[in-house]
Amino acid sequence: MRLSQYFLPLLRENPAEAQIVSHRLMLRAGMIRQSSAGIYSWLPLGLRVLAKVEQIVREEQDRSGAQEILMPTIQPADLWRESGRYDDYGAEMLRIRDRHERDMLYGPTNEEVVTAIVRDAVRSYRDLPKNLYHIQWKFRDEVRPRFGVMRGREFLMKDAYSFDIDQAGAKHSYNKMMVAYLRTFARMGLKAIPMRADTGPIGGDLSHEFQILADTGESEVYCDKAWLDADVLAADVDYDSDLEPFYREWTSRYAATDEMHDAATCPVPATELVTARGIEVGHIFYFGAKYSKPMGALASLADGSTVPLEMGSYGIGVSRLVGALIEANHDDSGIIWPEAVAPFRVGLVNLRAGDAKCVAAADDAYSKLRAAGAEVLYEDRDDSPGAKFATMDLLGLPWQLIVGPRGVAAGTLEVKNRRSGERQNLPAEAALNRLIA
Ligand code: P5A
Repeated sequence: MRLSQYFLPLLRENPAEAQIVSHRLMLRAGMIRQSSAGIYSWLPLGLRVLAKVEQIVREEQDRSGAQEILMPTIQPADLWRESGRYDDYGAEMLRIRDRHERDMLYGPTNEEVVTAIVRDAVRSYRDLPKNLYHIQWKFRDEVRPRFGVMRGREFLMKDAYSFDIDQAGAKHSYNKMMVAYLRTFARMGLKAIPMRADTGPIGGDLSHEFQILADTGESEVYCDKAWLDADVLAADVDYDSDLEPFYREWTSRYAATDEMHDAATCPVPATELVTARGIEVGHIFYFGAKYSKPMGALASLADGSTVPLEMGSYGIGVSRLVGALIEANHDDSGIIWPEAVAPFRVGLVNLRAGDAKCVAAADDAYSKLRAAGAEVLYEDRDDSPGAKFATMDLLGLPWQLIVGPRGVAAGTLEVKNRRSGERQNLPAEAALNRLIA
């Protein structure tokens, strides 16, 4: 993509309304614009990152055996009356009335809708287990939307729902999601710690939040010091094997959110305990028959008797992750994207837009990189070198490829790694090969 043609409205100044670095940088780098409080438009650069995050989440859900569906954003209130949550959910729910005076709502979560689908389709234990997920916008009328996409009112969530015939099956489904979540966040280069958590309006009595430690996090969290040095999971796990040992391993080290932490009963001595702030990027729940029983989602056993389905639900804050990734990956000059979620892999900078030789060399590099499948953002505009470097550092693409008159005369290009700052002059072909993944 040529910057001269790209829709990338950059801000030179720090926007006054942004209190945390990810919000500031997302606005300055032209990734998002606010539409109303807690509601954002995603501009081309931001949308590319959102799509990459979404795709990693999707691949790991699919790998675990979950199946993608797409449920609506607008839901009928009657389903929530069946589960008993319509009145309980309170002011966070955006309630809507259609032209026939029917009560509708903009979904804050989808337990009811998915339970209705499954109750009409599943009859017997032979149809189970199933795990259905979608990646869909949610609306929660938060009292204090803030920090940009971190606490929005409209936000993108991946939500999965598992259905099993018994508790043992449901626990296996829960364990699978725990593996999938560890893998998902590890692939993005994030260390997300599973912590015992409160279940809130979703319900049930077993739940874990996945928290990324960051000073700007909204939650207060407590964990064993050993977590600070622990490696996040990147290993392959056989989803059909017994995952209980795995679950025990990943939950044995103490980690709990504020609501669950009790200094009096905490097994970790104060000297070994870390108190920190965390960003909740995921939350998994096991709640048994909380929805299936009142909503009549039943399946028959081999002996002909029927039981309510055992359920769990599993959320990832897809749009929040974009902010969290920036909180974990930035410096004073701007964003530093991990390769896996970078909007483009390479920022190609032509330092002299008015110099025919530089233009020819940069155009050549651009077409060769693209032909090799590399995603390139090409700074082809007429601007000062200083401004171009500042823009590239702000956007945070993993690699910069710099074309300047001296290098062109010598047949070399400069390769800069955004994270390490390391620069290297290489013969043009070697430079290009270096950037082709
Ligand atoms: C699990 C999936 C649920 O809603 N039902 C379906 C369950 N869980 S949750 O913890 O309430 O939300 C899941 C994840 O969504 C993100 N999230 C948000 N992101 C941005 N802005 C918000 N206002 C917001 N609220 C929740 C979090 O990452 C959370 O873990």
